[in-house]
Amino acid sequence: MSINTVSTTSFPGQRPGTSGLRKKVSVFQQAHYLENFVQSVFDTLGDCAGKTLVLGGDGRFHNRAAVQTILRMAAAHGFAKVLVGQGGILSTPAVSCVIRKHGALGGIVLSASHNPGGPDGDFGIKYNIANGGPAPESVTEAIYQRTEAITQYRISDAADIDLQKAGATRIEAMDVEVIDSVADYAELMQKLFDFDAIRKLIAGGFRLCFDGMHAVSGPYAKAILEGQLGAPAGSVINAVPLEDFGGHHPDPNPVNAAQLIAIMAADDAPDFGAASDGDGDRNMILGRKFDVTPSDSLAVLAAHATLAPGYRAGLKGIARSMPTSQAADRVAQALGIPAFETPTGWKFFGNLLDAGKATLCGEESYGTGSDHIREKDGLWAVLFWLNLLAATGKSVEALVSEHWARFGRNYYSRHDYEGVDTHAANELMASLRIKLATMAGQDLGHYVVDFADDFSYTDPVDGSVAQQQGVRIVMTNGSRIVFRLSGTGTEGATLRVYLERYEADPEFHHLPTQQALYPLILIAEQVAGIADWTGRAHPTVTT
Ligand code: VG1
Ligand code: CO
Repeated sequence: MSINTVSTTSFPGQRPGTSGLRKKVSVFQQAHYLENFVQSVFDTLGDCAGKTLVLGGDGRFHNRAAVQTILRMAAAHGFAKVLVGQGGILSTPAVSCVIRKHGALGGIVLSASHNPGGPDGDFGIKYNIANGGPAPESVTEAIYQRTEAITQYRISDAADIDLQKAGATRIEAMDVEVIDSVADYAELMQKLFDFDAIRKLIAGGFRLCFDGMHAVSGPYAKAILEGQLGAPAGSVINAVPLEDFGGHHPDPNPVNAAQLIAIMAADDAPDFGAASDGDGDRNMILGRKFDVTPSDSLAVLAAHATLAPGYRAGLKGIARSMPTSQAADRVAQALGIPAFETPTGWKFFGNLLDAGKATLCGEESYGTGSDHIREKDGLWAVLFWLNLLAATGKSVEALVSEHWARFGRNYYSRHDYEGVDTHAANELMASLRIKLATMAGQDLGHYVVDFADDFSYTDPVDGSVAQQQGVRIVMTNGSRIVFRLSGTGTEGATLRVYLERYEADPEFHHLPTQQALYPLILIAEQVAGIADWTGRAHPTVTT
């Protein structure tokens, strides 16, 4: 075994987006591409003597090869130890949990999350810091700067290690421990939720269906829902992680999780349905013939949080990303706790959680989480819901309808225009920005504009500023339209249009969502000229 220094030249565009560096697998397969990025992470960290790194991914195509490369590079960089998930598998929330539990310096997550996988799909890499959360922009920017200047990397020529066998081994002077992918995470979940009550609920005939979407959360859901909570075998479907996710798109929304939606729409549907994404950090919650929007899910969990043992002491605050509906703000107000509005991406919640300002966080994109770790957490949300259902004896639909009756309903939808021309998408945003200054007071038919701006966020803990985080047009009655471009895609640009309308009157709480939002949909088109710029008359995905 020896450590070699390899000459390299920089690749353009290794700048992490909303959640890490995501590119086509073929891009990552180029010689030195992964190595350049990993060395840039290590160079940014500096001396790692005596430190532990956590490593794992969602099992997608290229995961195992990348794990072996990173192990050899970590040994060359002088890490004392790497904790790697068995088979190279760790969900994103599990990485966060393991970093925190073992006091690691940080972790590397190999995932492109909800993006499709396989040889023609996407791959991704993300660095998480010692608090278990995604590196903040100051760190990702330093890593990017380093990728632009890199001329060499260091790597051991050691042979591949056996990732299947749990236990300790060595590469150069570095200890490698292959750990059970589920154990630490499952132990944490038991501390937060009333497993006995959920077990009783299930033993009493309550039926659930969890769709692992052939992605990373299958083994976690099997171990916890079936193994520990007694759900009958088969309650977890598509449970085996596959390198191409079975050819499906592991993005838990009503469009991509069609099989689960069909199961939950049947007359003999289970009481509860849920799905997670590629890397296990997202969640979709369904009742029998009933979908819960992610924004409502956050609000309902917050309103009932003290029913779960881990949150019995109450919440310190609730944080949501800017495009997420304002439903959670109403709960925060009722509870007399602060509500925070951050840019899109979980990295912006880290400081609020570390400082004890927020306990629950959520995004409209099927992401919910809390201060138990520093990532959003799919299975955690599922267990939280099960805990509430067990504690109240109510159905999913009843909990949500009662929530609307108490707080009012925030009708909400996101319209995505995927794979549009990047130049056209940028022009659309630029032309919107030009209009902002003159929009306040404008009468747009059913709505009058209260204010319009390009969202900028000053972190209340470290004072860092993030600008141009989404154009928002806020109406005098609180309804909103938000426009932003995705930072996770790998092909062209994706325009996201977020629509929200508040309705206080329970008489009007059961309209079809797109119908309830129709006037706002027309205004969005009128203001942004979406069809003209993108050539698309309709969104590709509506959630
Ligand atoms: C999307 C979502 C965002 C989420 C991010 C990562 O980002 O909108 O809310 O945090 O994906 O989720 P963007 O920039 O494409 O809108 V995951 O589960 O893909 O790590
Ligand atoms: Co994800």
